[in-house]
Amino acid sequence: MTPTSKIADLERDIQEPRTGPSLTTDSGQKVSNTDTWLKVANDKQGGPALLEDQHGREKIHRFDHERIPERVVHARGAGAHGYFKPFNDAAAKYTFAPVLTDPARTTPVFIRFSTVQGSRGSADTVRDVRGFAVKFYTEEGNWDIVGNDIPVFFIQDAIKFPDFVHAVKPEPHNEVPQGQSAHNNFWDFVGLQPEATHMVMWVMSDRGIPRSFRMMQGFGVNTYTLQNAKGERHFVKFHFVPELGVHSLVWDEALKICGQDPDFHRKDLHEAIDNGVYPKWTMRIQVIPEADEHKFDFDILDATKIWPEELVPLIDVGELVLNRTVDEFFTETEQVAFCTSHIVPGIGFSDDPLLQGRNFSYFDTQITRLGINWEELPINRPVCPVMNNQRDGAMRHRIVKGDINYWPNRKDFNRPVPPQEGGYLEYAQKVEGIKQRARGPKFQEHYSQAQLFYNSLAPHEQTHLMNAIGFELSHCDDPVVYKSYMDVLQNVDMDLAKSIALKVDGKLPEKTHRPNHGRTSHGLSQGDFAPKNPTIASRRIAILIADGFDAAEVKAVKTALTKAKALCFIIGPRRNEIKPAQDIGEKIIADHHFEGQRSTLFDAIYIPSGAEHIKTLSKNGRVVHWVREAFGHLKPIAAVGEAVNFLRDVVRLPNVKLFAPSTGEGEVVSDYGVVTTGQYSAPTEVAAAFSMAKQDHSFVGNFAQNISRHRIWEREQDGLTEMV
Ligand code: HDE
Repeated sequence: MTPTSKIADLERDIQEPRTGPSLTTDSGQKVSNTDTWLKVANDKQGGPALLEDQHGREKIHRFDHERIPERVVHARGAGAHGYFKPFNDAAAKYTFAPVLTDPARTTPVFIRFSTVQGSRGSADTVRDVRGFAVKFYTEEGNWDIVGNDIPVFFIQDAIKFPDFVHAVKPEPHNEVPQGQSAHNNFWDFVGLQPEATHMVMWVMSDRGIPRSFRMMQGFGVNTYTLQNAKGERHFVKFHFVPELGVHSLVWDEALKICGQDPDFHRKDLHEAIDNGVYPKWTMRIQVIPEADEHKFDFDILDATKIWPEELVPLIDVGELVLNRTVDEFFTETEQVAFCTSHIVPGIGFSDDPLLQGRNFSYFDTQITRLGINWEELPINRPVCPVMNNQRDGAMRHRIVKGDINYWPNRKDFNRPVPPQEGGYLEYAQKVEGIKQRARGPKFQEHYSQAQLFYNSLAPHEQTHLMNAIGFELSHCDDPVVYKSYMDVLQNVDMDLAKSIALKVDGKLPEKTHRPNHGRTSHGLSQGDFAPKNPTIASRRIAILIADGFDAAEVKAVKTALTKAKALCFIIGPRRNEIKPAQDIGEKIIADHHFEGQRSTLFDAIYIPSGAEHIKTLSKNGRVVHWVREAFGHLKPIAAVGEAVNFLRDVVRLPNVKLFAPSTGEGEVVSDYGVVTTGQYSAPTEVAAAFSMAKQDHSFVGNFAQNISRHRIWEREQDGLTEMV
């Protein structure tokens, strides 16, 4: 097996496009005309169409049946290929699964990211949970971690899933709303279902609006088990931590991108891979020995609870990398089918009641979506041999030779494999109890970890969470709904409850139902995942220019940023050549014009010097809006020379210190993520490039440091954004 074994396997079915005569019917007959239906016509007029036209009918039949049922949840998604490689054999203490323990192995993977609520055509940047489903094509069979970007779930028991999904999906009477949870039924349900409180806090936090699939954590959520060579069992949770850090959009931006570029996340995934900035995650595990199962004040099989890392440390296991986009969306991303029940020897289930239900649901749903032989589809078939006595059914296409399709048989075909030779052996778990519909006693506590999460957020994250709940509840027009949610919030935090009450109802709650315990935990705030080495790789930087800009400066800045793997885009008045103030011997052609793209689609803005070009930009309201909007969305902005005056006099950034002639020529002023200077000395700057590793006070270095911070939260905290 190699990292590309799955790609080689898919190549068996990949058809290369061909130029020249190649059009045939599905049965292989060459087609001479595909533009006109066979008719009885004469040289004056067309006549009746004939049923006889096999090619015409086939073309329409095939078209009529192109759609398959979309996923009932997670309908909208994007996928990519890659690999997983263990760092070492650290996990061997807990499991004998080579996929996790053998550093010589590289296992091919396919990942599908998704939103949950919306249908296939909904927008990418809605507030929602994101799916993070990983298929490992191991030598021992396919192993699927069907995870999310949030470590807990709304419900504890699978039997509640249809209720939950009905409540969050568009309402039955009018099929509203699309791609959002801001409606009566969702808040009605979660208000009456206190076990959802912890998860609601996560979705209403910045986690609900990620900047990129590549900047999200992934979690297996459910509790699985690992078995080691000694036959010992541990409970386990799976985590994936992104190399680029965990980052989100801001809400206003997310809303606008829904209209400006609904495919923002799927394009972002392709763009990064195409530019060689391969998305990477570290897989980490948390393990609890079987004997310690009951030592915690929460039930470790309850999917509405995390295992705080102070109690159960994280162990680094390996690296997950995506390095190839799909060739065809439907056959790969749409037909890929995950099952929580797909595990390999060394990995097992637990009695987590959500997981037990999921194990039934996924297999069942694939039969509806794809038919009983769905595991034979190219994207789903394992790279290891598959041989059994399961046969026939619609769309079966593997042809199995021979006269035997049962066990036992006289020829010893398809013999079960003993565990010592790699056959799967269920762990011999002792079980006792009374058959009843019940949940364990610790499943009854719902607020402690909701408080833990809220307390662990940075102040700006708490503000965003308050705003998000305020936004959603104000979309609920039934007072019973938003009033009942106030009750839930009084169990989490009084300040939170009061801030929401002021927004949605005006009636302040008088007393808390449950004092906030005040505890915090590491790893819940997004700020806890700052990359080890600051980076601007794959960050989208807009360079705003008009005729008369300083081309030498733009070239130097762009070269330096591109060297650090940022993606620079020239935005000008037209998608054509923009004339510089002085000729540098090469043409600069705008990638987009000002109306063609919006500031929301970029991480930072740079405006170069040039008297003429600034005159033009100053007269263009769209450009002024670009810069104000980027400032309001907390993005770094860099400007040189005349562009600094533009920021001061035309854009009028509030209370930000900018370069002034009195500052001293060549000095760089950096305030609230706005980096300005009088003149940019290109040659030395580019020759030395800039350093991401240490504080670099050069113009580009300073700009890059700010970009690597993702957003400038202080602007918001100090009230600067309220003025733009
Ligand atoms: Fe899913 N879920 N789910 N879910 N889920 C589906 O399977 C289900 C849950 C998740 O990219 C469906 O193939 C039940 C938790 C992802 O193809 C369906 C329960 C988590 C995806 C289904 C849950 C998830 C799905 C719909 C409660 C995070 C998309 C289409 C017991 C750990 C996979 C499909 C992809 C998809 C059932 C809860 C993640 C109907 C019954 C918890 C990422 O089978």
